[in-house]
Amino acid sequence: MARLITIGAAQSGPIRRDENRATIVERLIQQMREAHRQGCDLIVYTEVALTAFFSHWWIDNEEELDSWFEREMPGPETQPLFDEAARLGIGFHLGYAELAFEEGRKRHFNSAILVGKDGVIIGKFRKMHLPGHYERRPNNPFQNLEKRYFEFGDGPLQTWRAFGGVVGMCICNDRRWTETYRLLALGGVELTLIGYNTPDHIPEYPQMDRLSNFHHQLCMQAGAYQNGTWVVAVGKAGVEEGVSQIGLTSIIAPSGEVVAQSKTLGDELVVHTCDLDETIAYKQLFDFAANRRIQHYGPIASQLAAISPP
Ligand code: CDV
Repeated sequence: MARLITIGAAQSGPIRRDENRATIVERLIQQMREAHRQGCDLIVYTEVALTAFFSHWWIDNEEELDSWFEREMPGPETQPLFDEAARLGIGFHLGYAELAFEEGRKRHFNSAILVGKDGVIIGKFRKMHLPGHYERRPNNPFQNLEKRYFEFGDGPLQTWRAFGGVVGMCICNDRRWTETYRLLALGGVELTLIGYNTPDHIPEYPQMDRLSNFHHQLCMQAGAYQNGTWVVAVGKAGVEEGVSQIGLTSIIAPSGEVVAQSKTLGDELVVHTCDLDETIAYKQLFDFAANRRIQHYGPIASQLAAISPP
């Protein structure tokens, strides 16, 4: 018996700095309708999907900075997306900048939610690995101020039973870290959802520019194979406010093979039917409980021992 889920990976082309939320939500709804026409159960949007990726420029005015964040989810501007999902009976994953009032203070996170076919939020994840810098770098062609504008996500890297399987989320730079996939896999993940905004140039390490597509694929294909999970990774592509970002929105099988991929740097829906049962052979092959040598992994062994696969 196969456990099939048809997924639409909704790559986003550039978003202008002056584009308003209503226009962008309408754009996302158009992609959602197309995904529904193509039989998708779930549409996956990118990281910070509701605005341009504002950490690429300097903002020193608090009110202006806060205007890039969502204070509620759904809020008045995003409610139509939830309504359309419920009307069509399609789930979605959405990355957004989250402003929360917690612990008696204002907090900012780079977050993603998973929403069921009934339009109700199933789970939320806050990005853990924030790239970039705190200070302005005037000599760089663009900024990467995620460390300044967001707090580190407080975790955990968790999974949810949804869409007939076990689903986990991580966000952009999280995909480059081995721990991300392994912790999700220890939670039984079968489908890992990722949104990203990845420039094709790192000002501090230009020697890596030619490898940006390769590194993007390398970490996700390895993560999929080593942990027996489908990976769906969705980018914001093309030149946005002067910053050129990679495309390569990808659906990766638990074998590590890329089974579907975007061909453009604009809005593009990449559709694939994933059999969650394809994860089983890879989970059995590695069989974490039988084969991980955590007692020999050194000082962290006791903490690792406390985490056991389901
Ligand atoms: N949004 C990101 O996290 N981007 C990083 C870039 C800046 C290296 C990434 O890992 O793709």
